[in-house]
Amino acid sequence: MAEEPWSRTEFERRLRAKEISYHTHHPFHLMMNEGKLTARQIRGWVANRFYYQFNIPMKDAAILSNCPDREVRRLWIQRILDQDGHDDEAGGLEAWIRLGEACGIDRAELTSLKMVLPAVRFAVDAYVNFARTRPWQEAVCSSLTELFAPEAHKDRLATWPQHYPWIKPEGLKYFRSRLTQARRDVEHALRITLDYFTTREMQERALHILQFKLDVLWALLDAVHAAYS
Ligand code: AHQ
Repeated sequence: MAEEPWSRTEFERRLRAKEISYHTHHPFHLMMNEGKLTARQIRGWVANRFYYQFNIPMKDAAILSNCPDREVRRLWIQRILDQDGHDDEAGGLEAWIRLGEACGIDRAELTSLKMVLPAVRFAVDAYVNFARTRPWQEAVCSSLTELFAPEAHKDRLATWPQHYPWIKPEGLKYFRSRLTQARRDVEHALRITLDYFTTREMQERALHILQFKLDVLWALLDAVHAAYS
């Protein structure tokens, strides 16, 4: 006998309850917020997280390429524009490169991806391949880690200036831009997820998908923590 699906409210509550596995609770991130990271560790994090950022537009393009729904694509495409830039907007990838420069990593070094650790590549590539090969609604569901991202960006904006005064303030522009963009993006992704995963079995699958993406982010920090401690 198939179990009853959770109500929409209960399903959302369970998705949000996965915040306890979010990478802001990782020892490396806790050290970051407490001002305990060295300049070398910050630079290692920025250079490795660039590989994640660099892949986001391709991940989102993979979702678009799998999605036959024009209404969804009309909204989802904004994510690529936000990262790659458009008109006179330089975009998120450029802002992350400037974060690197503000931390003392030159543009050529960061964009060469030479600083990217093998396990970071594996984790990020697993995320992109998931988006390329799974139904687009599953890839949308995996982006829901961003439910928890605004807190992460707020923490950095609140703590970096005092803990890491050597980082030029203009480098923090990216975190500021995500406060609104992440909230808008994740509202759309949550609506799609709550609408699509309707049986109890699918809802359980959605929780596993979210856990997979939480593990991608956690594994990225495991690699940076091990390499730079
Ligand atoms: O800067 C981030 C970003 O653009 C995205 C897109 C989204 C996705 O599609 O998976 N996730 C995400 C995230 C960004 N920043 C991370 C951070 O901690 O700075 C958080 C990350 C996420 O929560 O997935």
